[in-house]
Amino acid sequence: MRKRIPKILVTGGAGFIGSAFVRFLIKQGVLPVILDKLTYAGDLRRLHEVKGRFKLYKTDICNKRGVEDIFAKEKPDIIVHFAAESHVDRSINDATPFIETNIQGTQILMDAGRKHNINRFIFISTDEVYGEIARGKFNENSPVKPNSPYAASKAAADFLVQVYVRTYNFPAIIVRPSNNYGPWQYPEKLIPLAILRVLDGAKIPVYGKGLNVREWLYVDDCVAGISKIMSKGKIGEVYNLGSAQESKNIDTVRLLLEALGANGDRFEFVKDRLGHDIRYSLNSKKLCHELGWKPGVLLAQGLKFTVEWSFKHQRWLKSKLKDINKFYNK
Ligand code: NAD
Ligand code: TDX
Repeated sequence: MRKRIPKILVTGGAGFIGSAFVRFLIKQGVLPVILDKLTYAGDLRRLHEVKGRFKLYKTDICNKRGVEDIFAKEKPDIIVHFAAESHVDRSINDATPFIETNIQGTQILMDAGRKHNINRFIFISTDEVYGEIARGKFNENSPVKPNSPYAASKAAADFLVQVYVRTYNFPAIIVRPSNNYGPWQYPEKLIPLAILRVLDGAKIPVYGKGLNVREWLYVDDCVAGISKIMSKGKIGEVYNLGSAQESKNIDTVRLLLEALGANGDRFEFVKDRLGHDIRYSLNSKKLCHELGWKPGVLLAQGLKFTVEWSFKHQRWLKSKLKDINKFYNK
């Protein structure tokens, strides 16, 4: 008898990382189902090249009835849960949608998953649940100690997933990726925002003195890691997913200006973010050793790809300018 291909439901599949995951699945011959509310951060143009090869439900994951109806109709085997409010600065302005989508939405999805006996629930958490670390690296057993409303909402969901595994034997796996970048990222996050500002003739705003460190993971490497975890990861486990490509923000901005062919002084130091985490750093040996994943893209190389892509997709980036300027009060 031929093995049935599992049906994969991707929440947040019209977002930055979710859409990269959907394109990846489709290239492997899988036709996924997407559940996405299409908030300001969702955009179907990210899926243009795979149009017609996925099924889309425009639904809020907080709509319990809507989610249950989709599960009853589609009978998914695997849920890969990306949908979230994802921007730290927005969470500092207003935590409400973060609490609703990131915590309650995750609960509703897991309850629907329990009711319909799904095989696997992959929860995309974040490195930010650990909080900041001045020296050394976080491993999967490091304490969870979030510092922003965004990170607290992701940590609450991350705990809830762990509790469902223990209480109900729920078949979940947690992934904690570091900062992603690459094509189609919404230009509210540092790298695409910096590119958009330069394309628009403005200066890049660098918070504080630009000394905060992030671990930059090219989105295709992230997607490959999630795919490994989805197929080979152990139920109930947590996997860090980082690139070891650490860089101070000011150095990242300088590398980016070089890749853009712009003057090295096209940035300005601005007021720091409230509660700004100084450094994130992940030990991702568990994923590398146990599941055989490794990142392939170095930061300087990934920034070059991203800049090349941005030159070709200026219209898309610039279509977000009004929203970005409204948010950052420009
Ligand atoms: P994104 O903001 O680009 O996309 C989020 C997607 O979720 C959008 O398509 C949006 O429409 C959808 N969505 C939001 N609220 C929803 C709701 N209530 N119901 C249904 N859909 C909803 O986010 P991203 O950067 O692609 O991040 C994806 C996931 O990865 C998130 O869970 C985020 O916390 C996590 N993560 C992101 C990064 C990063 O650097 N971007 C790093 C680590 C972890
Ligand atoms: O204009 C800016 N200037 C600046 O200096 C912006 C938007 C950011 N920054 C700094 C803040 C951070 O130190 O750059 C660094 C990166 O900022 P973001 O791109 O906003 O990402 P970060 O806050 O690190 O969070 C990201 O990584 C973890 C994602 O947004 C989260 O979704 C993910 O979970």
